[in-house]
Amino acid sequence: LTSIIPPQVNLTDGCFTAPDIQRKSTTLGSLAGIFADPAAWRAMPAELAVYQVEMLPCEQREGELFVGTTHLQPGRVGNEFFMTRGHFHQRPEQAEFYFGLRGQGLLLLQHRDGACTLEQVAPGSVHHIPSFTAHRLINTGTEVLSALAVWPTVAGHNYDTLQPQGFKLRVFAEGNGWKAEAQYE
Ligand code: M6P
Ligand code: ZN
Repeated sequence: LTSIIPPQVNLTDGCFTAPDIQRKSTTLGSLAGIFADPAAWRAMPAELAVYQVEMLPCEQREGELFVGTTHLQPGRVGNEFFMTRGHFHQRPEQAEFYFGLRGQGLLLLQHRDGACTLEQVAPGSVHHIPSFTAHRLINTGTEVLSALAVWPTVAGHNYDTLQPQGFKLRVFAEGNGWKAEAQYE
């Protein structure tokens, strides 16, 4: 009997070593309408990479799981911290886990009833994203925020449900920390 070398993930930064790893970069220019201050967004370089996702390929059938890491750069648009687009799942009942590995930030959860919660993301933090809950990572720190994610391959992404108003809560820099502001009722 022989043994195989599985893919490796560095748990201090979330970087994978695997021959077939898939990577996707999200630029500031592709995040139109996401940040609160459109003038500040327009004044910044469109080609700037805000976050990168790396994930292992997997067959997208019922019961299977994806694993991947989101690396979110530190930065702001105006006073608002860099963040991921955020999404509900296409199959909204499908849940997900996030694990903080590097950096400091927040996981914004928007529940089915519209209520929002913020969870502190830091190395070692474990985040259960329940069914019917939109989720977004926010980098409130000065280094890259990396979080490992595990989610059902059938979950899919639904970015439309949050439009046109977006998440109810935004997080802005205040002094050396942050403040959250409700955007609408
Ligand atoms: C995590 C997972 C992915 C997601 C990615 C980026 O890695 O939740 O499914 O695509 O974050 O988030 P978004 O799709 O909101 O840009
Ligand atoms: Zn998700």
